Amino acid sequence: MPRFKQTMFKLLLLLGCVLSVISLQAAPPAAPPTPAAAAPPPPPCPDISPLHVGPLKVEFGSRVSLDQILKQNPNIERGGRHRPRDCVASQKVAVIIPFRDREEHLEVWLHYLHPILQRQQNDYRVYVVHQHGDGTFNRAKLMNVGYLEAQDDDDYDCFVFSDVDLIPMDDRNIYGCSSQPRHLIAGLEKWNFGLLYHTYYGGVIALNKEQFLKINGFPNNYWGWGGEDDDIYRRIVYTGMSVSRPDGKVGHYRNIHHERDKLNQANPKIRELLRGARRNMAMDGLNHLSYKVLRTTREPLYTNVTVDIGNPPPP
Ligand code: UD2
Ligand code: MN
Repeated sequence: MPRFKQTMFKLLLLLGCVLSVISLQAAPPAAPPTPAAAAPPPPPCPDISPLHVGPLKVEFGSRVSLDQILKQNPNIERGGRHRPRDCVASQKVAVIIPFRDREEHLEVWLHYLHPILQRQQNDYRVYVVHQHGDGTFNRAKLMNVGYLEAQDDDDYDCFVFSDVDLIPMDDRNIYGCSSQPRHLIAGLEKWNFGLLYHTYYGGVIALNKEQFLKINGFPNNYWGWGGEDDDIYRRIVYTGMSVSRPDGKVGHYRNIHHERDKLNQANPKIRELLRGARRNMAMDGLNHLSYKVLRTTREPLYTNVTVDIGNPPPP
């Protein structure tokens, strides 16, 4: 090799060595293995669910077993809980059913309502508040118990109280709360899809926490059938609130036909109690509520709260 070429070769060799040392030193430390990127939180659910189908065919002909309902609703968690997977609902709802000895009706209710509530993208849990024993039934007191027990269980914004035998005929009738206490029934089958009177507030109602506290909850002293719904309506008016309802057919309901239950005969004191409704509101409600929960169980399709609510005062 000529001398000049030899020198150039040595220089290039040297340069190569220097560069590779520099590049070795400058090489960034091996990157730590990247953990799977955390999924971004789901967006808020849309104001109107894209899953609604609108008017529904509601029929009470054939019985559906709890097993079948469970198979048809694989996304319901034990205890009757569901929340939408892809979005965050604006309210967390406790659906509360006063109950005793109406298993057949409960099956129908669960069969229809779980699919409806899921299509509403509702974040909810169903509580069946079961009156223990064979004393006189007390619907409003059971609903108060449902409120407190649900509150203890989870952080709910909204409470929907429903009879076990009422099924909405349109899934756009939202089981949620509004700026005023809500009456979800605009027309009932047994009254030709009307209401008995304009101020009627029975069947299915929804109040948020603030509205419920404002009226001191519901009265505890209506034992037997009737009157408690009118008392609750009065509480709403006395505290300066009003009732809102869904429009027209969206608020239509079918009712399961039944006889009056033996232990829920018409309350003979309705008139007298309603006369004292304003006075009693502050004393009789959430602030004077005694009961004993005997059992709370997470059933596959609902949470059961069995409660001893005591007996009516002696006449
Ligand atoms: C009406 C009202 C109801 C309530 C009741 C008077 C409608 C649509 N509903 O219903 O909201 O004001 O009069 O108290 O008008 N229950 C049991 N076991 C019993 C008794 C009652 O589970 O032994 C529960 C059940 O959830 C039932 C609800 O209480 O749906 C109301 O009782 P009801 O169905 O006998 O009274 P009803 O249909 O006249
Ligand atoms: Mn009924």
